[in-house]
Amino acid sequence: MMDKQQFLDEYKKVFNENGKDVFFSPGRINVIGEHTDYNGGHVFPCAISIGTYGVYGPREDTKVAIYSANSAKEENSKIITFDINDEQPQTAKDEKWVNYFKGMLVYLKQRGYKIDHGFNFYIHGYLPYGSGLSSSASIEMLMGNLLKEEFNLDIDEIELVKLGQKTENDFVGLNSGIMDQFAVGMGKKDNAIFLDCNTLEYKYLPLELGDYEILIMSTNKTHSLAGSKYNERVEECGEAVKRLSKKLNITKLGEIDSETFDQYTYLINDATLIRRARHAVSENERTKRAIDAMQKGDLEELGRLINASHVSLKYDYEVTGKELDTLAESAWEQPGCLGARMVGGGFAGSAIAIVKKSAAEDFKKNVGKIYRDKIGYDASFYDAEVVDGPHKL
Ligand code: GAF
Repeated sequence: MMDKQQFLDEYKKVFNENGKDVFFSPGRINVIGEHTDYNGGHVFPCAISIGTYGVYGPREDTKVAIYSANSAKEENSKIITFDINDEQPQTAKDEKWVNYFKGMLVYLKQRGYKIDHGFNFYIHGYLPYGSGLSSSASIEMLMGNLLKEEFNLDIDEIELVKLGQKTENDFVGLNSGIMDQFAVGMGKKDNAIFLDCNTLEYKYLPLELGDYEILIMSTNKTHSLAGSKYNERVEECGEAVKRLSKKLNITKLGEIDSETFDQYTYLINDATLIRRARHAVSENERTKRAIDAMQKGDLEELGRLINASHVSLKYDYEVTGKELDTLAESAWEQPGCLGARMVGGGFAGSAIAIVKKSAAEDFKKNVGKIYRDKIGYDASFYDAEVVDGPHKL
């Protein structure tokens, strides 16, 4: 990992002048509560120390010039520019990643915030794209917080979080909920955030795991949520609500419990839609039970709920796939592992496991071997700290 001066040096190499400030924005994991956010349910994520760094330097004209150290490695080294007054998404295939930055700028300006000159921006992300650790929310919130600071915008973090979600929904085209931007933007060191996505009421809970730690396991297979079945799941849940609302006064699945759901599944009357909705309802309940377990210090119960979450995501929601299943299911077999599940949108990306610290090395070796034998290439394992949200270094 580079330090502040090294990031400034990299900026200078690219832009031939000194950068002004360096910012960091975290990624996120989610302890439990998956695919509940857009269903108006609860989530329990936290911000992690793996994230995105950005170096800012002002310009006198109205151009924004963005250089990504990541895409430079993969494609040709390239600075992508646009004008602060241009409101259209970038459409060239290799420029689409810029839309996460551009959307934030466009929506802040549309809200009347004064951004009256351009800037250069060097970025370096440590979250692999499509890793399920929210590289996109990390860069949206990096951009939001950088603009807030450098242009003295009078906006609070939750408004930036909402603009991050709007960027994702309306500028990029993924109909995601608010979990990722909230987890990143509102991150607090050593705490996870218990968030009601319907009301945006939230509370911080210390992630006290004693002799245990959370390990991140990456499948090293990327997912592209906008191009995947994510939006299809959102629509399926919407259709289930539409059918249920013939008799129930609800607008989101998060508003009902399993008992009510069971009584009214006859209104849905479609096997696939019932399974999708059952996941949303049961996962919301599991998340609330997980908070109780955490508060009682019952880590074994937390682990069982985490396993049950994966099972529901596999069979009812069908968003796991063989790579994520191999990681979670081989983790369940390991000594010292309390629970494991996929995180984020799914289909590929990453999983988490709660593992006894003293068993972590054997765990990585064993799960790593099973994964390699079955999938044909390596998984990666990361230890991450739980950190504060975006800030200037
Ligand atoms: C993705 C989305 F961006 C989130 O809003 C959330 O729905 C998650 O998938 C699934 O819980 O990360």
